[in-house]
Amino acid sequence: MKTVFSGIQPTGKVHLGNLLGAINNWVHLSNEENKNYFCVVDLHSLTTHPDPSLMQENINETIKVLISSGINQKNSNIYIQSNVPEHVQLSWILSNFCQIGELQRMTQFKEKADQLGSHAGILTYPVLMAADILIHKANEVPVGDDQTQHLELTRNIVERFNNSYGEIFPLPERTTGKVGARLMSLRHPDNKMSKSKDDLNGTIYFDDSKDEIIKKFKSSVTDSEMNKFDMKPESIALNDIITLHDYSCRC
Ligand code: ATP
Ligand code: LTN
Repeated sequence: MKTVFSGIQPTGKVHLGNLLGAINNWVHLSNEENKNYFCVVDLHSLTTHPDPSLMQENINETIKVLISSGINQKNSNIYIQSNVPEHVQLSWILSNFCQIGELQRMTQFKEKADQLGSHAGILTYPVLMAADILIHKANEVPVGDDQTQHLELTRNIVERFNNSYGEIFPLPERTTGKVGARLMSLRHPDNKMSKSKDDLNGTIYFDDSKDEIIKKFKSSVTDSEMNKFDMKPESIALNDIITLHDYSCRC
């Protein structure tokens, strides 16, 4: 039996990118014979210095979305990261198997350090992520495209740890959905759709009404030359919309 682990940050309202890139796949995996752990990673969200008065509400909302998404709870544990202190304990142990230079090379570190200033939490975030996965000895990690580099780092940590101490951890594999592994903002097509960015019109939220969704798609920035094979952000956005339309017709 496979063990599956994945996480979502309680940083705001769940959006279509989260659903297509990650949660749809969680639902699918929860209906197979796996042992599943789906975690609201509140400790990770501390890296962006959240407002304490919003934290509990965001955690509750995220859990509600996960429960209502259709995850089969018979073989899935949905839980809050900070309730299990062993995540942080393992993170400390694993940090001794990771180079500072590797962490500095992470794309997300560079982006977030530019926005938030480079504090140690943003730098060591991927080690905590490795601990989340390895504490369960997970084999499979369903995530969006933006997590590829972090998963590669986890695999490097596993190889180094196992070389020193024997075959303790399995090498986790990243999996992603067929559609929407990196859904871009409808308004700023060079940025991915995101919970924590102030981009209301570029983001389709889980609880948007049908009318709001239609309005957002109609006003999205796309390539007027209709060249869906171009690599310009506007063309990628157009390609995203065509793919989503195609996908929704098949659902
Ligand atoms: P934040 O804006 O706070 O970074 P986020 O929207 O990027 O939040 P996360 O909680 O970091 O969401 O990620 C939860 C899961 O959703 C991850 O597996 C991530 O890869 C996936 N995901 C996030 N954004 C997108 C997107 N635009 N397209 C596809 N998958 C996404
Ligand atoms: N880093 C991820 C969230 C996350 C995660 C994890 C995903 C934290 N720990 C473990 C998969 C496995 C993000 O920012 N989306």
